[in-house]
Amino acid sequence: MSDKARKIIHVDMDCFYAAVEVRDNPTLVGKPVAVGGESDRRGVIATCNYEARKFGVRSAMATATAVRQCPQLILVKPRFQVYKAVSRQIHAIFHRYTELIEPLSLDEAYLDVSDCESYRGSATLIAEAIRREIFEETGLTASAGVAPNKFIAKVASDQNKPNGICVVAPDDVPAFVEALPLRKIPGVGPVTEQKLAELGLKTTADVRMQTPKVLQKWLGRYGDVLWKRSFGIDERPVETSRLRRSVGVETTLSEDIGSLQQCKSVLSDLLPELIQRLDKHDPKRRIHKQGVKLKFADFQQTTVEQTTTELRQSLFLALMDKAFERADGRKIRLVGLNVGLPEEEGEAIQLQFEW
Ligand code: DCP
Ligand code: MG
Repeated sequence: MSDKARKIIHVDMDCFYAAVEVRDNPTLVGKPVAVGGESDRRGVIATCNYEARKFGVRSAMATATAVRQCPQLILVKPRFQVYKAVSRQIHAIFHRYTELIEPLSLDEAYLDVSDCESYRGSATLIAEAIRREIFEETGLTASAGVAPNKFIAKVASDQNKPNGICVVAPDDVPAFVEALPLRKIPGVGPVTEQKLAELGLKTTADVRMQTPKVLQKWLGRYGDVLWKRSFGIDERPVETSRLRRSVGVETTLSEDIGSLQQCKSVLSDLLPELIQRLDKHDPKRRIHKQGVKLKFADFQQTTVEQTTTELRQSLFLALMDKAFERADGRKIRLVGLNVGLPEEEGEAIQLQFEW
């Protein structure tokens, strides 16, 4: 589906754990509050409210540092069961509008409302209704981004935080990315930002002037992603646990390769990343299929799969032999590995959350 046809909402609760704590203890209203471990036990801050952020307190900061920056900071222990219960409430609200929900964490999700008929299909009005219902039913505020794809929606939801909404219509995407600091693109952390700056890339316009191949040389596989994002492009679908039937990694090579040996060496490079992603999804590594994908220089592609319940490198290598035979003299421009996930719906839902 083209981006123009899609309507994606990214919903993100405002200073989530801290907001829940202030809601449940009104004496905290207006005061700087952080949720986290105690400073004498080398604890860290999970999050803090906006009053505390004025003092420079941040998520993942050592509690000791936070208290130094803001001596009047009120530290509260986390109550995960309460946060999970609120998360279920907001998901029940999402489900009134669409089944296409991709949870990212307890307080954050993508919704694909392209086919939603409420509010005559206006994604903006749907997002406003969701924020209103969340506030009425939980007493907490959420921010939302509305856009033609996940990347823009996510960045947009941050734009008018807290308790804000930002709508980026398809025609506004070019101007939105034009003004976007690279640091705001998911995946560009301080290290990548520094690296890009050293290469003379400071804005999305600078990135757009490069070729994906050059960016790949500098940044590896992320180079391709960054290039797309700099144009406002993100083709990833909203993946519900129902739809998430596989986990895969692939790489477009900076130069086409021609030997089976080279393909196998790329396979070995990709495997740790696949395992890492699978472990994130399901530490028990339950799978029902392994597959290898090759894309040839003429852009035709082939996939070879085999059912299995145990992830094995030797099987990937055997599948690669078969896939490579189909090259028939053509060079290879992309190598991918994937695993099919078992179909137990209930388990799949649990895996998405760290509940
Ligand atoms: N969290 C955590 N450790 C981190 C980051 C976050 O434990 N390093 C927890 C606490 C947050 C929750 O996850 O409340 C949601 O994370 P967000 O990044 O969405 O941050 P907040 O919701 O707290 O704040 P914001 O208003 O910026 O979204
Ligand atoms: Mg949040």
